[in-house]
Amino acid sequence: MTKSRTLRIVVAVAVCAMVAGCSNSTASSAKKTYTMKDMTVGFIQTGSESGWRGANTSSFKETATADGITLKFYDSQNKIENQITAFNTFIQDSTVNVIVLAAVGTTGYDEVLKAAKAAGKVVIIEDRRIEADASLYYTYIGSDFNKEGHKSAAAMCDLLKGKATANIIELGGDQAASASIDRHKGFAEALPDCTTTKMTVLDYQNAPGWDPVQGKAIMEAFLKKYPGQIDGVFGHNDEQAIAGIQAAEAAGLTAGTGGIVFVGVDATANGFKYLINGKLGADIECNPLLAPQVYKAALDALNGVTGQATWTPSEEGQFFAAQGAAALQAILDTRKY
Ligand code: GYE
Repeated sequence: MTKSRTLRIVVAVAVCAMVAGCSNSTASSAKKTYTMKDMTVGFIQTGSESGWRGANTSSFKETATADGITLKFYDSQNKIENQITAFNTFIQDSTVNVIVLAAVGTTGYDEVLKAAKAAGKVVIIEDRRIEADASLYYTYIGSDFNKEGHKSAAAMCDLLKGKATANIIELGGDQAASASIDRHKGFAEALPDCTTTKMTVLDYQNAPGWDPVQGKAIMEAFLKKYPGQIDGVFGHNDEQAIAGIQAAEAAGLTAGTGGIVFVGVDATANGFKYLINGKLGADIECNPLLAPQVYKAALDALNGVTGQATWTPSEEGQFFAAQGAAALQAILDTRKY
């Protein structure tokens, strides 16, 4: 075999090797496109403190099943320390590529967020805002609680129309939760906007862990402390508002028209029940069905999508007893929670 023929064969083999090499490297370095089925999500939920929370949990479980996502669900029993433990567990878990946090509190997450980022985990904050640098998580998807506070004040103003002055009691959720902190702030900010009634918050107390039993006890104490002086009650969620109604009725007072007016937040099925019977005057919606948005954002993150909004506020409405039982029932029949 002549030298030149050998040389040609050697060159041909070399070229083939290079092409193969390139295709392999491009094949291997070709960026993986993730699908929902590639996602293993460690979901750190606050607990199971309310109807809203139950609907939020179902949204994540049902959507994960529908989309073929592997979901590792953790119930934090409304304790921040449990959330930190769960975070570290999911950071150590090599199968987990996405961590979703519904925060019990607003602070104390920086270290685990930094560790998750260093471990290459995608982190999405859902439901509750936290005090942490936005560079430590991909995005936050949740409600504008401050705006819900404003809407609650406007609803209270509407319900108390005809009274020159009115005394309000506020039954708060857990004091560490951004939902309660911001609703309280928004309510206080908007009260002076009421031009028909001068509203004064007589007193305000938080129910630890959003516990309605404690909410009822707080209302019972306020009824004793301010006999005959309470015109309106703002409950930071449906359970707190309903606890207030139950305490008032147990004290022989009327809840609703002609008695103490009540405003709640969430607009769960239980809230609607009290709108329909007229004891709850207004219910400000807070959307718990956040999973589809959260999983979509997580997939975007895995696929390297950048330029995402740091916060995506949820679309929400409000409902009034004045809409009438039939109309409210028709709306309720269309709702998932
Ligand atoms: O209003 C309440 C739940 O974070 C929006 O938490 C959520 C709140 C909701 O306990 O019912």
